[in-house]
Amino acid sequence: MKLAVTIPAYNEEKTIPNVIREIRELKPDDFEGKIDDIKIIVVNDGSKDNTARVAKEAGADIVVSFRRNRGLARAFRQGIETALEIGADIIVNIDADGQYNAKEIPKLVKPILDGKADIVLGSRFKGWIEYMPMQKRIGNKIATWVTRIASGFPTSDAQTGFRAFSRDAAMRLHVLADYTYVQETIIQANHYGLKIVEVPVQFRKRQGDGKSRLISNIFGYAKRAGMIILRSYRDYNPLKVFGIVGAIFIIVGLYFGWRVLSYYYTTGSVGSRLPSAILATLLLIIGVQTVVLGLLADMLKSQRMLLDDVLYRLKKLEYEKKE
Ligand SMILES: Nc1nc2c(ncn2[C@@H]2O[C@H](COP(=O)(O)OP(=O)(O)OP(=O)(O)O)[C@@H](O)[C@H]2O)c(=O)[nH]1
Ligand SMILES: [Mg+2]
Repeated sequence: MKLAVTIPAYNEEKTIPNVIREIRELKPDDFEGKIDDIKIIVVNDGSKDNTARVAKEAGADIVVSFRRNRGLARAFRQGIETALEIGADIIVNIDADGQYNAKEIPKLVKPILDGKADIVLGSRFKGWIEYMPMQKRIGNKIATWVTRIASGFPTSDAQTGFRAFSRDAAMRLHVLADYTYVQETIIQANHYGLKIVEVPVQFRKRQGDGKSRLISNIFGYAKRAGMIILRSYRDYNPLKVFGIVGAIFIIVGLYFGWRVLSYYYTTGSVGSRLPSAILATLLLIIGVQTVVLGLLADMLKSQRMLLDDVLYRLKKLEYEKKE
């Protein structure tokens, strides 16, 4: 079996050689002899430093370089595609900053080798965290909680960058975002009935200059990740989302409408309740429109499901040929 390790990297020349070296130290015995080939794929996302060169020198098998910075999710998707192209049976994603310990890759891969999982998440919160600033800890907890609700999967660490995917799971996921892939993949995976398992992992302090490449501002991250989560949730549950919003408008509209009507029945005129009458009409129209929008969106969801299935089958055909 072939294992591909994908490393998305943006300006990580100081830390990536060590990550690659740690992966190179893994032996087939570490995988109970079930893995005989390990390929390292680095996706250099338009780095301004020498990430590509040092990665190659350190022993990366493939370095894919984007000419300009296109975002972590795009780089992740590229890593998966390249791994599928070279015929990987299992794909592990690890960050380039050395925070995850590559020695734990066998542990991450085991549930897939044993046929017990399609996707394995390395959970830092179930494992050991050397250093995580308080605001990131809180941010992680909140984003994890939101992802739990949106995906229906009780993850303990939705933001982990240390993950393993079976070949089939990798073909099932179609990441749409460009900024981050972490929450969207969990939402999609659970939606498609893929089996997700979590294993505890170590999380070390960031090496090199210590500065996050992805998160310059925690609020900016929350906004962008929040939008991605909301969007995936809406795409998979349009009736629920639009239905709830529409229902709120309708209920408030009915309340004002009822007040106007009861006034009208007792006094015989709408009189001073005219503004309420207009408001009620508006709210009811908006509410009904929103529900209708939900019905339309639900039809789009059916299309999306079909497209997803077509894409999955297409990927299967496309990548099978090259094996
Ligand atoms: N392709 C790509 N990768 C990125 C980008 N930003 C960050 N990365 C990589 O994504 C991984 C995670 O980014 P980090 O900056 O470590 O984010 P983090 O681990 O959530 O934050 P820290 O705890 O501060 O390290 C690293 O391997 C980065 O090199 C980007 O714009 N494009
Ligand atoms: Mg990091």
